[in-house]
Amino acid sequence: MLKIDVLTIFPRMIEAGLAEGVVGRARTAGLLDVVVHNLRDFTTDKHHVVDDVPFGGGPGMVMKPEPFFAALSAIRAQRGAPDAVILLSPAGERFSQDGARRLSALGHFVLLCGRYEGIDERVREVLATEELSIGDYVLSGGEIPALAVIDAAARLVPGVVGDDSSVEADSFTRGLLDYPHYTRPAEFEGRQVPEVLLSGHHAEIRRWRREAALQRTQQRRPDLLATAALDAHEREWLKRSKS
Ligand code: 4FV
Repeated sequence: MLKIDVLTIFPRMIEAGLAEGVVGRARTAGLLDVVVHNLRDFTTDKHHVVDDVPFGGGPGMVMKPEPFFAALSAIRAQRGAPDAVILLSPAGERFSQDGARRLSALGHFVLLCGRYEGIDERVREVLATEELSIGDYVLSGGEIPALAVIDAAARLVPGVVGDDSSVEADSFTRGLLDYPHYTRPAEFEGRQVPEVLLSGHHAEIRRWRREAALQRTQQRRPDLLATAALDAHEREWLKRSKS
């Protein structure tokens, strides 16, 4: 069971993103224990203010440190000390499938969601044990990155995705892009499903899928080939396809 705490000023955004599909079922089944905390509940003024003007001037507002510190102390008291406190920000280490695997193996982690121009630096300095980015673009908040991290990590918790073999077959699990998927009808818009997939010849189907994944990775993400876990057949295929 994986325990996750999320600190945000928009708890409904997180709850909505966790209510459906495999992650929603995993929460109901008790495989995933996610608690969403509203930072405003950790303010002391009657207006529940969570932001303030930036020292040094400039546009926008900055999130105050006190609500984050108060919330994390409450989490430690109620849920135990977390294994990791993760700040989502564009300045973080790029999140990846490896990162998802690492987090899914932890017992308990906390996600800090920023809004406005960002969070007071002392939260990063004192509370965060690591920082993650989901990509080089600026979002209006850390909630969508938090949902991406939770979803990717949750899928790797045994039992969350019904048939674990589909997790093994996922893109990036072996460091390659996924092979093309088809379903009925066998012909659509004048386009046929590749014969081999209708053949029932499982060894031939596995070979076709591996080569399709290699080809797609070679065309679109050759950078991945350097780190992909390839077997002799796949390395041979790549050598031939390059020549
Ligand atoms: C982001 C990202 C991101 C920056 C300021 C929230 C926003 C605002 N987080 N990967 N890309 N965060 O854009 O993680 O507070």
